[in-house]
Amino acid sequence: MGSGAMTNSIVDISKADVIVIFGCDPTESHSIIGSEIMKAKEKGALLLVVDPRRTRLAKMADVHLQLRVGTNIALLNGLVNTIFENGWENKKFLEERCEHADRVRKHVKDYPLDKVADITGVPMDQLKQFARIYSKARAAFLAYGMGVTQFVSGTNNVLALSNLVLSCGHVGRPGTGMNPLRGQNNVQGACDMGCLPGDLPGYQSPNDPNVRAKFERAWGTPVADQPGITSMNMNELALEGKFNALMIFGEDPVVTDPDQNRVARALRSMDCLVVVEMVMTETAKLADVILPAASFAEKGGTFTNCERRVQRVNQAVNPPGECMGEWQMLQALAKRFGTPGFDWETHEDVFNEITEVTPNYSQMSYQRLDEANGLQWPCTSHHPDGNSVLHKRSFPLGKARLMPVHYLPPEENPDDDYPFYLTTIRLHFHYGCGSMTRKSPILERESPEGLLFMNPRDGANQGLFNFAPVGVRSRRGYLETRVQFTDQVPPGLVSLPYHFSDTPSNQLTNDAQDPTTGMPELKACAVRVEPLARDMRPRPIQILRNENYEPAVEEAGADYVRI
Ligand SMILES: Nc1nc2c(c(=O)[nH]1)N[C@H]1C(S)=C(S)[C@@H](COP(=O)(O)OP(=O)(O)OC[C@H]3O[C@@H](n4cnc5c(=O)[nH]c(N)nc54)[C@H](O)[C@@H]3O)O[C@H]1N2
Ligand SMILES: Nc1nc2c(c(=O)[nH]1)N[C@H]1C(S)=C(S)[C@@H](COP(=O)(O)OP(=O)(O)OC[C@H]3O[C@@H](n4cnc5c(=O)[nH]c(N)nc54)[C@H](O)[C@@H]3O)O[C@H]1N2
Ligand SMILES: [Mo]
Repeated sequence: MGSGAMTNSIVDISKADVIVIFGCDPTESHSIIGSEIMKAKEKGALLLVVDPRRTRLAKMADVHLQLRVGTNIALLNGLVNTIFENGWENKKFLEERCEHADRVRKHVKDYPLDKVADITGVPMDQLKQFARIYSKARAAFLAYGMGVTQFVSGTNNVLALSNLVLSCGHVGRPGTGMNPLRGQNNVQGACDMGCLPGDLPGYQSPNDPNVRAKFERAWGTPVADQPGITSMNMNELALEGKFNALMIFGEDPVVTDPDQNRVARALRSMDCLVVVEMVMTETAKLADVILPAASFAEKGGTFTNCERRVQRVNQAVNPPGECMGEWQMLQALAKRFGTPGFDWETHEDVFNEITEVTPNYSQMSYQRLDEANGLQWPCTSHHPDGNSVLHKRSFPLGKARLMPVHYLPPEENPDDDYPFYLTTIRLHFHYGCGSMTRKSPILERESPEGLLFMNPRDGANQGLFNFAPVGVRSRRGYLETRVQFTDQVPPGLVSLPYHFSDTPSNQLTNDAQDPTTGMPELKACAVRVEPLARDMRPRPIQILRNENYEPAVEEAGADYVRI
């Protein structure tokens, strides 16, 4: 479709008669959106969920396709094939607004329902029911998340999903579209501002000399005409001795990137590591220099949320000590490098520069953002008040393209040595690497440790009891925790949250990557579960590694949180 953002707005959930939740768990991860979905369902919308786990929404769903981990493309191609075979496709939309529908129609003939049922483990009648309900919807709101993108086939998963959406013409109307639920509060804004290796702000290409000239004028410095490298590639090159210095703004890759032992080796091998943080993290512990960042409440600026809405962040308190905003650090650094640009006096000056160089933000200003309670991009001279729905009459590339894609299983699959699939998930009560939320005794009370979720049937086969101590091992690492039995995961699949630096699921994960985006395969790897002595306490990773260990919450809090 030519753009990476939600096509719709959050209010659109209430306008849909069919809601599809594909590989995301909004009642845990996007609770406002999750509650909107529950409200819409109560008012009569049909809810379709595609997830290998029985999530809270899956339990409420009209149809839950509980596919095997990593089989999205087989499932989607099967659905598209069923839609074409039954003549349920939107012929007018395909003809007027899309290209290559015929190519895909032919391609998906390789995915008859019996074969798809075999690969995915989903019964044929459920697949057909899903295809019928989705294609006949009046307004279909489809949301997707990390269960689609965090695979070596992530890009192709998204293309397969777009084929489904386009074949039914379910995009470009209120309540109807394809919506990646973006993760962090400002990840949409970070991408919009060119925090992607191949893009300048506004998704403008560094290969275009006009674009480069524009940024060279704004910044007073030459702009690289080559794309940068992804974080996974940085690790690779660092281990080869070809990448020597890194400045990290607010990330904790030792906890949040896959195969943490390798990540730590890569960071240690660099000559210079600078970490800009608010709190001590596992990554900051490896840094040569730590610069103190002001938190969101201590600086001004804007966040762009997942519905493309740019909103003001208003400073509430003064930053402590020498903490400052990242723009001030970048500016100070640029000045020391002798760059003539970057001469903003306030964060509003930064925003004004953004509006000059980023076409989608061109009609925004602090004043207009305040008056409108935020504006949704594209906010251009054609649409000075922003856009709540994308692609109404045309796509950024003119027509949308259907693209044939083949199913490929995950890079690592269970075998005799490592018989379980591990998938990593989020919990409502913790956030990302946990460096912020794990300081809160109340949140720790709700979810104090990184438990391994396992189906009771597998538990019985392994001779385990509920909350038994276990070791979990993959080809890359080992951790200890307790097992919790739950029917949320089917037999053969175990899951671990990734928020716990003492039970770090990224000890185990595989850093195989999607070749297009560099996204690692965080949603599937193979592990073995080893029972520990009944009365043994699982050891935090720091103890296993013989490092000093400080519990996340201080002792007083810990008494209060331990069960
Ligand atoms: N409380 C809380 N909220 C958060 C975050 C947090 O850390 N804590 N993090 C934020 C961030 S950065 C992000 S990116 C978002 C992510 O939000 P989500 O995408 O909802 O997050 P996940 O729990 O990683 O994964 C989503 C689902 O994918 C499913 N899944 C696994 N494999 C497959 C598969 O092969 N096919 C399909 N269809 N599904 C599969 C999993 O079972 C899981 O239910 O959440 C954001 N919100
Ligand atoms: N196994 C597994 N691993 C995963 C995932 C998964 O599903 N499974 N999900 C992946 C995804 S989608 C994401 S987005 C990543 C997230 O991974 P990270 O970005 O590494 O983790 P976060 O906890 O979101 O944020 C990191 C740090 O930002 C700091 N911070 C907060 N506000 C500010 C600020 O204003 N300025 C500065 N300088 N720092 C600040 C916090 O103190 C925190 O330590 O994890 C990825 N890792
Ligand atoms: Mo994310």
